[in-house]
Amino acid sequence: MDVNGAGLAGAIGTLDSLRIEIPSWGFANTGTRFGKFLQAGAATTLEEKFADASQVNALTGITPQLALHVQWDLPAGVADAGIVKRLTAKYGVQPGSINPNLFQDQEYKFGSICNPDPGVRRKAIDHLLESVEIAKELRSRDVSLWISDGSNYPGAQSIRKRIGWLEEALSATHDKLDTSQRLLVEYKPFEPAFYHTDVADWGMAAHFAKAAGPQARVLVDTGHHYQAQNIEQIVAWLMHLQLLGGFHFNDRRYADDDLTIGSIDPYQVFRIFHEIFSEPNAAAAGEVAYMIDQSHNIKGKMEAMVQTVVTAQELFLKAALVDRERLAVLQSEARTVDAEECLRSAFWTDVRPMLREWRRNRDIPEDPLQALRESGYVEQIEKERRAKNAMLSASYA
Ligand code: PSV
Ligand code: MN
Repeated sequence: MDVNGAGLAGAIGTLDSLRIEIPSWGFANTGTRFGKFLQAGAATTLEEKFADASQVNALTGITPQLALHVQWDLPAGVADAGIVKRLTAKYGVQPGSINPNLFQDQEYKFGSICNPDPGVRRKAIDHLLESVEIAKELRSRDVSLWISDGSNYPGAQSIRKRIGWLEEALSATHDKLDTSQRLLVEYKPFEPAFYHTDVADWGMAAHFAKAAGPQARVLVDTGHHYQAQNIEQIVAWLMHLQLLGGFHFNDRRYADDDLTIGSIDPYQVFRIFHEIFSEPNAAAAGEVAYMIDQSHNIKGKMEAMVQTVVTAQELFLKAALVDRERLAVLQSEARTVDAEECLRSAFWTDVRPMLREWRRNRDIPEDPLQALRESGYVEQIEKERRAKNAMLSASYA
C-alpha cells in the first residue's frame, strides 16, 4: 500500500488514542470445565495481578487499566476497595471496569436476576448495587455485566417472566449510577445454559440497555457469536443506535474459547475497527472501551497478554490506514472490486515497522514480546509463585 503522509499521520494520531484494558483474570490460573493446567508464574493474589498488569503496561505503554471481577478480586465487596487503591498507587495501574459476578454462587443454579425465587433475585440485585458502589469508590466508569442466566430444557422456565425480571434488575442498577458512570450489558448465545440464555444476542442486549436507562450500553464480546455471524455489522448497528459501549476482545474457532485476538480471523478484527473508524461522530467512537477478555490455559500468561496487546495494536493501525475518503467515492460509484481492494490494501500493509518506530519515539520497547523475554520477569515470578501454585488443586472436583 502506498501510504501517503497525511494518511499515515492521521493513522498515527488515531493510534495514539488507543488504550486497551486488560483483565485481572488473564493472569490467574483458569481452565476449561475439564480441568486446569497450572502455571508456575500465574498470579495467586490481587497484588500479583496488579504487578503483572503493570509489567504489561511498561512493555506496551497502552494498558494502564485493569478490569476487576468482584468476587475474584474484591471478595469482601466495597470493603476491599481500600486494598485496590493501595495497589493502584503502588503499581501505577488504575482499576478499569468492575465486573459483577452472577454465575458462581450455588443459589444461582436456576438463574440470578432471572431466578424464579424472589429471594435469589434480591441477592443478585444487591450484588449489582454493591458493584456500582465499588465502581464509585474506585472511580471506575464502567460496570460491565455479563448475565449468565438461562435454562437447559424447553418449558423449564418462563422466558417472558424472566425478561421482566431482567428489566427490573437493570433499571434498579442504572438508578444507582452517578452521571459519569455507564452500565455495559454483555450478551452470549449459550453456556453455561444450553437451551436459552436470557441475554442471547445484541438485539436483546440493546433492548435491555435502552430499558435500563440512558447510561447503559451494549458490550460485544467477540467470542459470543454463532459461526458466520457478521460481527462488524452488529458493531455498525450499535454505533448507529449510539449503544456501543465496548468490547471484550478474544478469538474463537468453534465457540467462546478465549483464543488470542486475531489468532483465527485477524481480518474480522480489522473490519470491526474499520466500522468504528467509519463513525462520523468521533467523540462517540472515542467512548468505546476496548477490553481484553482472555484467560490462557496453554500459553504463558504474560507472553499471551503482551502478544494480545501488540496484535490488537497492529490490527487497529491497519484499520486506521484505510483511505476512507477514497472508499466513500468507490462505494458511491459502486466499484465493487476497487472498494474491496481499498480495504484489503490497508489490511495487507505491514504495519510492524511503523509500530516499532512509534514505540521508539515513545520510549517503549520496539518489540514488547522480546523485551519481556529479555527482562527475566517471567522467570522471576515463576520462582516466587511456584510453591503457591503447586498447592492449588488442578482439578475442579
Ligand atoms: C463469559 O463468558 C465472559 O465473557 C464474561 O465477560 C465474564 O465476565 C468472563 O467471560 C469471565 O471470564
Ligand atoms: Mn466477556
